[in-house]
Amino acid sequence: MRHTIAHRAAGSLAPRDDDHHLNHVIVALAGGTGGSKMVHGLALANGQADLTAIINTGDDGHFFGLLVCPDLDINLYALAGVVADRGWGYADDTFRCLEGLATYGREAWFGLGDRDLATHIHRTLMVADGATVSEVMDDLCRRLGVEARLHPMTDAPVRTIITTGTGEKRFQEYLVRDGAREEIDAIRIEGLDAASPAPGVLDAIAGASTVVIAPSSPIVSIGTILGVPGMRDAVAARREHVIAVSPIIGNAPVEGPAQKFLRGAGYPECSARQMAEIYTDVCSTFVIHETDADDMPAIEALGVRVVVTDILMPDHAARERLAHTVLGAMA
Ligand code: FO1
Repeated sequence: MRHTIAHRAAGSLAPRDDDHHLNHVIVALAGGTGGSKMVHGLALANGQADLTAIINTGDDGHFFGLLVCPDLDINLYALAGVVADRGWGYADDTFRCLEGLATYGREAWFGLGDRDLATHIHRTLMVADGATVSEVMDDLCRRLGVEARLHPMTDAPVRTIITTGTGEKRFQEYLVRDGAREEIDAIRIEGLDAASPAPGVLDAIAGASTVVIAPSSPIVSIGTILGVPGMRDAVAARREHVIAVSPIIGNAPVEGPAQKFLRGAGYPECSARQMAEIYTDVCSTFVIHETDADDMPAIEALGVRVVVTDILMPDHAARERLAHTVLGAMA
């Protein structure tokens, strides 16, 4: 297996005859930082040509008049081999523009790097000229050498709104500006009921040999994707080919404030079993961490096959290894 991704899009240009790609036709459902590691691992294990990722857009918003799509960009940069080590934004970026905006008294809590801003300016100009977010993503993928297809879940504007004791906040305001410290009273996904799946999304799900639900938040990432009208039914129709990776180990999320979102959505329990229960209508197979092996009978009792492995993805080798395990379980 090749690992020279620093010099090219991850998994995209690898010769197909002398490596160990598995030849699955994969659809991944994913959010941002956690999800992109799985998407990247799938690209490393199976190549990019047969990979389609359907990405949450509820975290999107406008900053300084620019349309920013964090989860799409995180996955784009991961597949292009240019994501920063912190898991979001462009590698080795500088923040001179943001510093200048702060000097002018502008709110500068959202870390938009100088190179990253080029993506948002380009996207905003394309949309102003009439392009959809799907069309923008096709263009960004082509220009950054990403062979996989990165689809927004929908081209309609959908925005996750979090209500806490101090009022309503946009998703990034809750997560980044306020540090996700407050308990959540309600989560509302504005625009979701009127949205429809982006072009190509339902066909990709119907035609996939394996659908992978990445270890992203089941509420504000995967839950939002599955909440697009028609999406949950489309995935449920492929249940036998759908595998989900738990975003929870023990009683804690692998990353991010998943417990807060779970509690805010009315789920008091934060566990792999709870995740499996949320996904039981859409997936036949569920991957849990080794230390949760005792939960296996309780999860199997939900009618879901369980795979036990190391689900942590600290580096590229771990991402690829987990992807091989996931795809191997569905072979
Ligand atoms: N996450 C942070 O924790 N702090 C930031 O300042 C920040 C800026 C940012 C800029 C562009 C982008 O594409 C993502 C960014 N993220 C930042 C990540 C983002 O807030 C979340 O991780 C996702 O929306 C959750 O999936």
